[in-house]
Amino acid sequence: MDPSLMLQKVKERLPEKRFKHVLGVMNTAVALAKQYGVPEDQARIAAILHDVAKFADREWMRGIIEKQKMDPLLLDYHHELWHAPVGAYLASYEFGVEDAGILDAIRYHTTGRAGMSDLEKIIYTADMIEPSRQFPGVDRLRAMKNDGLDRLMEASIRQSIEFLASKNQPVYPDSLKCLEHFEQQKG
Ligand code: DGI
Ligand code: FE
Ligand code: FE
Ligand code: FE
Repeated sequence: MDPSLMLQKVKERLPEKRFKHVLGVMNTAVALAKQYGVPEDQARIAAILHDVAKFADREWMRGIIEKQKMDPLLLDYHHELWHAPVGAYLASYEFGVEDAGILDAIRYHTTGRAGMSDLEKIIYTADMIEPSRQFPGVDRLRAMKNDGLDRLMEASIRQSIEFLASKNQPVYPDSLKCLEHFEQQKG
């Protein structure tokens, strides 16, 4: 499917503010892809589709997670996490995306994971720093965009984990393993 048609279909599924976020992630992700030598087309498609399941019905998503044999641990954590793997499912089955790298970037855009690809890091971090995002600390992350994808990703996952911890929200194990991975890399 042509990216502009994907964008049009995504627009129909999302409220205006969320669609604006998607456009921001797309522009930010394409810029990071150019900067870090990742294929632009992959970044564009992953960004357009990353939140496609954000407003999907919760019980429908539960059913998809069960039927598609996704990690059942997801169901023990906050339902906000579900739109990422279910989004990868929709990207594949409804939008015909076959590129496993794009599907993984969508699948892990909320939690991160250990051993992320550059495309996964780009989608995760573009999601956090796109221009319409506002949270304390976002400008510090934006200022790190030229510091290398690993530093940007490490600071971003650390920010997310600290934010969840400050609200006493349980952190999904993939996120903790993601941060540990970067800390071990530095030795
Ligand atoms: O979909 P977006 O709002 O663009 O951003 P996202 O997919 O990165 O995150 C969606 C929400 O998921 C966000 O409000 C924080 C929450 N979240 C991310 N990781 C975890 C989490 N919630 C819990 N409880 N545990 C996590 O590990
Ligand atoms: Fe999301
Ligand atoms: Fe995110
Ligand atoms: Fe998002």
